[in-house]
This record gives sequence, structure tokens and C-alpha cells, in this order.
Amino acid sequence: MKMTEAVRFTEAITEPFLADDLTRPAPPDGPTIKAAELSVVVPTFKEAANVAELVRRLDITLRGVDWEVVFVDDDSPDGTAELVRSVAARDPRVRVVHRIARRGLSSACVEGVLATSAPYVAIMDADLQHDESILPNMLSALRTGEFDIAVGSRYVEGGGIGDWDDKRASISRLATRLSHLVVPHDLRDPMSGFFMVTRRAFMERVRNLSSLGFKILMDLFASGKAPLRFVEVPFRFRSRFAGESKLDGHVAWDFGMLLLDKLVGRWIPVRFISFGMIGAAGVFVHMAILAALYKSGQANFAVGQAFATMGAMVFNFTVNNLLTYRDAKLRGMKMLKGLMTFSLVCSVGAIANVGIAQYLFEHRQGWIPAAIGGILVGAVWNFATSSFYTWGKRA
Ligand SMILES: Nc1nc2c(ncn2[C@@H]2O[C@H](COP(=O)(O)OP(=O)(O)O)[C@@H](O)[C@H]2O)c(=O)[nH]1
Ligand SMILES: [Mg+2]
Repeated sequence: MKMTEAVRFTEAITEPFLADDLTRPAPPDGPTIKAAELSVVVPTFKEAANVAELVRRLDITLRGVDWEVVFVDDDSPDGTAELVRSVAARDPRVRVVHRIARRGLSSACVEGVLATSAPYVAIMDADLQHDESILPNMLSALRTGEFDIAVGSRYVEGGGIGDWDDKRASISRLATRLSHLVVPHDLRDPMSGFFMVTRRAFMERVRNLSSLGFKILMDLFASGKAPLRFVEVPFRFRSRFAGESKLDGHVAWDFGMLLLDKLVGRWIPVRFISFGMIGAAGVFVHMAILAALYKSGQANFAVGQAFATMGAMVFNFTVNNLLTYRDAKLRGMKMLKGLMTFSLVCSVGAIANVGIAQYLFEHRQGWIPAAIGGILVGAVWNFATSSFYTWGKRA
């Protein structure tokens, strides 16, 4: 295309656009999209069967409010994100943030809130367990300016836990009690996943959030210098509309890690604590394999040690992949590659461990401090380097 042709071509495509669209006044009674006053953020994993129903109910309950809903989906295999897009094609108040190779309820909520601009933000589950009909009350409470956050509460007068069995109810009560170590005592339901917060209060805290696991509300309460001014709005927890719960046995671990992070995270990264505990368990695995091979006479010491080291390495990698780096879990071929980088990193760590211990020992440190010094340096190296090279996280 020659220059003059290119100019003509550009004019041809911009002119009608300018003439037709930008200068044309909006049709008098066409759809006008107003900026949302309320953004509802809904984390989803395999919730395709609940999306349309939730939007339908929000539409009814939020009549008269300028609202939008953002689903944050972690690439659900049931096609939740695609389904949200098809609903969004008919309703511009609906959007999706589609995350690939990521998991995590708290981080999904945080990223959803950050993708919106409304002055008020609600977080709720997709499965309709959270009673959407209290959203207008929550909004009215925040609009008064007296509160930073309105918590959907199962444990105040008028609220309830629905059809939970005794076991789940007592676990929830125990978690609530433990959480009071880091959140205000008069907050009755810090474990709630249903709340509305002002953008201002959220933004003041967002950089201090742990975003670990699933207890975003507890995280918010425990992450600011100034206390949150809160009100609890009762609701009755309902049964799931469709699909099944995603929260499995790991939640206890995640909860413990969040609690630890809020208690000691200022001084020691909680991932390091997890890494260290798993490393200590790895020592037992090592000893068990060594005993099984060497003590039973099946192998000499060197061969036994080699197998024990490999076994401990595989154990450490697997458990860290499952727990410490749950939010960046490696699968399939990536897991194999991860095991390789992890083993490499740990081999260097082992050399550093022996070297430092030897150095300390030669410089008149007792054998125990020398060994501990070596272990510490090796552990910090293993943690920092494998975080980055194996799981792609900055320590
Ligand atoms: N984006 C995202 N959402 C999640 C994840 N895990 C759970 N969810 C969503 O978080 C909400 C609460 O989870 P749910 O399974 O209902 O937990 P339960 O109510 O305690 O049984 C639901 O809307 C889930 O789809 C996750 O890893 N990522
Ligand atoms: Mg649920």
C-alpha cells in the first residue's frame, strides 16, 4: 500500500466512526450505563450451575442500586468463566476476571476488588448460601458513613448456620474462638465469607493482607493499624444451590497458616515456617529409609544414605507442593521439572550446610551450634531459592 493510499484508507475507517458514533448524541431512551455504586465480587471454582441464578437474584434484590458483579474464576474445568461471559454478553453489569494456573479464595477476592472502582464492595459466595437479600441493608449501613464494613453474620440475633451437622458447627466455633487472637472480641462471626466494605477501608489494608487461604474477612480485620468500624447484619446460612463445596481438609492448614502469619508474620515469613516444619518431618523420613535399608542389612551405609536423601527430597518437594505452595501447586510435567530444580537447589543447600557447619566448628563453636548454624543457612537458602525457581514465588 502506498502512502497516499494508506492515508485514504485510514480516513475511510475513521471518518464514519467519528461522524456516526462520537458526535452522535446518545439515544434518548436507550440503555445508559451508570458507574456502579456497589461492586459485588464473587470468587468461583466450578460454579457454572449457580451463576445465572445468582445474577437473577442480585437483579431483583438490588433494584434501584447501580451495581455490577465480578466473578473471579480460577479456570474452572466446568467452564464457569465462559458461562459468565455468555451472561455478560446480555448484561453489561456482569464481568469476569479469569485467572489461569492460580488457586485461592482470598487472593481471588482481592484481585476481584482491585478490578473494580465502586465506592462499596461486597464479597459473597456463588453458591447462594449467602442470603443476597441483606445486601441493601449492608449498603444502607455503609452509606451512613458510620461503618467501614458490614459483616453478614450467622452468630448474631436473627442469624443462623442452617443445616450444618454438629461436627462442622463445632469446628466453626473453634475456628471462631482461635481467630479472636487476631480480630476484635466483639466481632461475633469473623469466619464469615459474606460482607460489604468501603473501598477506602479496603485500600488502606490491601497491602498488608496475607491473602493466604480462604478467610479474607479475618485477614482484613487483622491487617490494619486503625480498627475497622463494623456492624453485623444477621443472615441464615442456606444450603448450596448447586455443585459441591471446594473447601477440603486443607482448610485447617490454611487457617493455621493465616493465623500464624498474623501473629508472627511480621518477623518470620509464614511460608518459611511451613517449609521448615516439613523439612523437619523430612529428617524422620530420611532416618526411616536409612534404618530400613542399612539396619536391615539390605544396603551399605553409603547406598542407604543415597536412597534416604532421595526419599527425603521427594517427600519434601511433594508436601511443600501440597501445602506451602498450595496456591501455586505444580501438576503433571511441571511437577517433574519442579522436583528437578528442587533437588538441585537442595543439593547446593546441603553443601552450604556442611561447609558452614565445618567453618563454625573450626572456629571453636561447639558441635551443636555449628550444626544448627549449618542447618539454618541451608534451610534459608533452600527456601528462598526454591520459592523462586521451583514455584515462581518471591520469598
Ligand atoms: N476463584 C476461586 N474461588 C474459589 C476457590 N475455592 C473456592 N472458591 C469459591 O469460594 C466460594 C466458597 O467456597 P465453597 O466451596 O462454597 O465453601 P463452603 O461454603 O465453605 O463449602 C464458592 O463460591 C467457591 O466457588 C478457589 O480456589 N478460587
Ligand atoms: Mg459455600
